[in-house]
Amino acid sequence: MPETHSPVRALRLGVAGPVGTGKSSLIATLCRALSEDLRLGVITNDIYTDEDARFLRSEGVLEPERIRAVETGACPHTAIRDDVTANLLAAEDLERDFAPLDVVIIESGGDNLTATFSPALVDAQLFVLDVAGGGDVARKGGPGIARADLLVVNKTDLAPYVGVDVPQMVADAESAREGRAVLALSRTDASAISTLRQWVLDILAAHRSGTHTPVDPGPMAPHSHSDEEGGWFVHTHDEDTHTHTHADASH
Ligand SMILES: Nc1nc2c(ncn2[C@@H]2O[C@H](COP(=O)(O)OP(=O)(O)OP(=O)(O)O)[C@@H](O)[C@H]2O)c(=O)[nH]1
Ligand SMILES: [Mg+2]
Repeated sequence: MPETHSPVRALRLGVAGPVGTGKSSLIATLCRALSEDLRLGVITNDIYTDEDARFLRSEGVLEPERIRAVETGACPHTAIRDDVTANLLAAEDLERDFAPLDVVIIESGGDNLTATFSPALVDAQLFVLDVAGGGDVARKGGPGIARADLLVVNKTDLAPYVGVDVPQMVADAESAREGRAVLALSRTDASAISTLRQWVLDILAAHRSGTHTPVDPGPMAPHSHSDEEGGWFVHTHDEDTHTHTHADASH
């Protein structure tokens, strides 16, 4: 049967990182930089709302129908790591409804420092820190910081106000990543935006030619959540099975 669209499915690109580091803004910036050249779709993950999807639609960067929200419930990293079904279905729906798409960008729910995407969901992933989180955070490591395909140090325009030395933070990040790519970015830095755009184009080309291998940055560290009764529980993610468990630790 003749191919009616690209033989390789869209590149699925994850954008993870702690709450408020600028993931949605970065996606809006990427859509502006790429939408003339590439056919794009976006999926957002929010715990209880579709606020990020509404923000991106209001920015007017893509047709509103190309931006879909997944509501993840209480544990946002689970939907990008342990049970990716809702996100996979959303990606497949977008890819079918707007075939052929070149790139589907998936924003994780804002979460703690260690949430990463499963390679079963995304082909490549960015991890976004910002200078407002402090210059030390890059040095502290964690799977996303150490092994995401690209680490973004965002909001560099704020560095003078929060006393962060951007070149030092980038150097610390580079040593935590053993040379993997680090990009200092702000939404007003045209040269950094153009580097980010080229990075996506390069990954897309590698994805299409079969030379890009999705990498699992590794599971998140055990962490605790508060529960509805005001207690808390320890939460771990199993490296081999990608299952997760909740152990009651309330007092
Ligand atoms: N100064 C500055 N502010 C930025 C930049 N990028 C984003 N912001 C601001 O940072 C705040 C958070 O940005 P978002 O893009 O919503 O961050 P997010 O990571 O998607 O947030 P969650 O989805 O809630 O985790 C907003 O007030 C943005 O306007 C930047 O490059 N410079
Ligand atoms: Mg967001």
